[in-house]
Amino acid sequence: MSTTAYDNDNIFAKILRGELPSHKLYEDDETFAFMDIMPRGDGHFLVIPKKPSRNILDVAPDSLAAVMRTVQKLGRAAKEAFDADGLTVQQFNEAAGGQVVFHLHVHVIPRFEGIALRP
Ligand code: DGP
Repeated sequence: MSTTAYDNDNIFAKILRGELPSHKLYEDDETFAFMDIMPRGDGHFLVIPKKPSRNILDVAPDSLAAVMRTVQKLGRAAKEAFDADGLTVQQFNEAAGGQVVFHLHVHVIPRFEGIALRP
């Protein structure tokens, strides 16, 4: 378990509640997907669970499974739509692990031969 409580006022919680705008790609009962505001590559998007979860350390396994089902579904579609050569799937946990927004999210980034991710 994460030792830090979930913060209901994090940016992605506000996006889920419709209090902040997002470029929505997909939604189902358990997950929500939207474009990353600071894309590290063309087509960079995020998948999050609707259930409040800080990161992979506290998420319920069924919620995590739902997130990964959406990552696979949309990742396949994005690879096809962008005619990409590959796909990077990335996820950060706690500040020391590179996490900045404390609602679990998985980055999905179409990749192209010879093109590095932007910093
Ligand atoms: P990290 O927690 O390190 O995975 O980084 C958070 C990511 O979330 C980063 O790629 C930028 C993105 N992001 C931060 N704020 C917003 C926002 O308000 N809207 C959207 N769509 N993305 C955001």
